[in-house]
Amino acid sequence: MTTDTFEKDILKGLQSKPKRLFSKYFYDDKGSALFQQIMHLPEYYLPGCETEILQQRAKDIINKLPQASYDVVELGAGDGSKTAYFLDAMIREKKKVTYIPLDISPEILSVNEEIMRQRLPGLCVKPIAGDYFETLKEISSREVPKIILFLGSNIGNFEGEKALGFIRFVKRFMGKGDYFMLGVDLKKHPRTILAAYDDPAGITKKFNINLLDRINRELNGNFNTADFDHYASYDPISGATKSYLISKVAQKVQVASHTVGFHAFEPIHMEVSQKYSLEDLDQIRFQAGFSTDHHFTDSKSYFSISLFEV
Ligand code: AVI
Repeated sequence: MTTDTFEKDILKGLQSKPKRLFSKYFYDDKGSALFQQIMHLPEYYLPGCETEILQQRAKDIINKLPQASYDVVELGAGDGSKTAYFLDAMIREKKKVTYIPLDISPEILSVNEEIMRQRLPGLCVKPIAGDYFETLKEISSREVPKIILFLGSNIGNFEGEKALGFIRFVKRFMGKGDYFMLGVDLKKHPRTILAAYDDPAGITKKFNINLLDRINRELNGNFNTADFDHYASYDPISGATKSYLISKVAQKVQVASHTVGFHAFEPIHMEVSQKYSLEDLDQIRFQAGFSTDHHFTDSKSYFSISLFEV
């Protein structure tokens, strides 16, 4: 991503009605560190539930996989520490596995390789750094059947139809007998969801505000972050969780030599974290053209790892 794209997206978003910024820009060094803190918050139940499934239900998942060898390709792999539980179970069940983590960051891929080396010595790891729109091309030509992993509820950050568009895009790189394994946060009591995105320690607020700080640093902005409050909402019908920053006062802000005016209490829409029901997932699986689905949930049924077969 160039500074030009960042600047264009930010200005376009701040000049839109309603104002909009994109959560993909949350993850500079400070934002990534804040996200790590969110992952450890007691209210942010997602990683704990997904880990429980990968630890407790791995064998049930593997029982659905008929072949003896698989390439396990992980999109946006990060450090792979949760995935290691699944890979470990694959090895125990005598599957021959090559793990191919894809991530934009070469640094995190080195951490990933080191974690795998320590926890699963002997596992064949072939990291590929880059945008997965590019890197997926590289893996599609390999002969071995594939399981493509997209964990961490990352699909939730695609808005509306874009989630289905992304799944259809990934499917273009898959062949008969390949599987898509999707980690999805499920619809549940609205208060449980809201608490996960509005923690009392205020880390999620800092995570959102950090994008204003980033704009100040990188685009010569002058946001006074104390003038903005964080507000999260959840719609139990659509399953959309939305985060906003609210301008507490009427004000003018400079960004990259442009002036952006705010009314008092005007929102900037920052992020969507979509929640799904199992029925919603069946529908998506069908619309994306996969033949079967299986859902593996945690003991509270908060989260699903869903397996779609091509
Ligand atoms: C990365 N993504 C799945 C997180 C989510 O739950 O939407 C990002 C996040 N935003 C606020 N808290 C966590």
